[in-house]
Amino acid sequence: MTLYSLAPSHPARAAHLMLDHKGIEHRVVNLPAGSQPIALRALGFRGATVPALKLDGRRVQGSRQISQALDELQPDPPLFPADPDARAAVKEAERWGEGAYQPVPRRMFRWALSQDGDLRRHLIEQDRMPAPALTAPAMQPVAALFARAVGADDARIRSDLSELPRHLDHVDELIAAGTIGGEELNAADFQIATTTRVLLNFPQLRPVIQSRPAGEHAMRVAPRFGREIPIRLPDDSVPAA
Ligand SMILES: N[C@@H](CCC(=O)N[C@@H](CS)C(=O)NCC(=O)O)C(=O)O
Repeated sequence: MTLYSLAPSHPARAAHLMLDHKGIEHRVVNLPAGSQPIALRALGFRGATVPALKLDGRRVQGSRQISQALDELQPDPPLFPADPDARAAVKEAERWGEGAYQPVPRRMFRWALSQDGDLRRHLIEQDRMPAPALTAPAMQPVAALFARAVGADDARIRSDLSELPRHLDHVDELIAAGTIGGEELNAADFQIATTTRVLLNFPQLRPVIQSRPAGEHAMRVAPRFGREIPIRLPDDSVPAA
């Protein structure tokens, strides 16, 4: 089984953690950033995004499609509870996690990459790519395209930041209700925790998140994911800790 990923991708990390949770042997192939639309097409996938999983000759793409396919393939340990009410709650939390919460750090990261040459240079140096002084400015138009593709403009980033406390409240509520954060982790745990975990990697947001139940949940479910990503968000829109 092969999971195609991008190193900083949180939904791909969620898929990886779900495979680990089930104890399913797999390898992870990190595609070079920016190459994924072409690489995935060449590998026979229809869509342009990771996570993308080859399993038993089948191709499954999308973190929610993957959680479902893994539960069908190997029911134990389950990613969705058997009890119908609990199952519906986990499904709904997973849907919210993917649709509303997951895009938030993606927009922030792509917006920052398109704006900030120092950030591009820092990431290029970290990845030991050649000639950072030349590559960082040369990457700006591509970074701007990727930002535009997800609607990551100034206004959207400011509204994402103003909505962040409400999103975190919702994660805390899901934990309090026992939908996520229970003894047995489920698909919504992996979906939601990996998003919170990326937000924790943004230095200005860490103090806002780390001491909340949502922050502790992310560190429990995805303790090792990535490293600090020094994006600079508009200070006047960052919520108070
Ligand atoms: N919501 C989907 C989408 C995943 C997604 O957008 N993945 C990003 C990386 S985090 C990606 O592959 N983007 C490539 C692109 O936009 O070209 C999922 O959960 O699988």
